Amino acid sequence: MAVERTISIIKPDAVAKNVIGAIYSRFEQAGLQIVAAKMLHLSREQAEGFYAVHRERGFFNDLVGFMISGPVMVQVLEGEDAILKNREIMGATNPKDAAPGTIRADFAVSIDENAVHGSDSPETAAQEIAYFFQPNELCPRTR
Ligand code: RTP
Ligand code: MG
Repeated sequence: MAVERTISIIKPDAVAKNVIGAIYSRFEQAGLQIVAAKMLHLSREQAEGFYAVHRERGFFNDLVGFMISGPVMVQVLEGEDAILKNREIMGATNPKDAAPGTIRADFAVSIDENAVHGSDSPETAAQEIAYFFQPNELCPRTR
């Protein structure tokens, strides 16, 4: 295992439910450190750019509309195996399929409004971190 970084986004449904702190606790309990964070209300252009890989999919317009419906909390998580670890604690894309105790099982109600995003590979993690953060905005631990 290697120390990795990944992007996490707490989506507008979870921000509206006031569970940012509860979700941050899940990251901490999993041994993931938050090394950068910002709250943003994405523009349509920002959301379309972030999800460009899905632009041909039938759900693209609904996904973009949802992601700009309210503020999101974007963070960089760092830790051993961070990309897979974050995906595990998020749970399946559809909360109906998400294992008990995962973020989506506990805080999401539908595949369209599923509480969190997490990068799915080292390549997308690097792209997504660069999409939201300048290198000097990352604050790895010094103690
Ligand atoms: P995410 O990118 O948000 O972490 O979620 P994911 O990897 O689990 O799912 P992905 O396949 O990348 O899809 C991105 C988001 O699009 C919505 N979606 N809707 N209606 C549908 O069939 C459908 N499929 C995907 C979900 O909100 C998903 O998180
Ligand atoms: Mg995805």
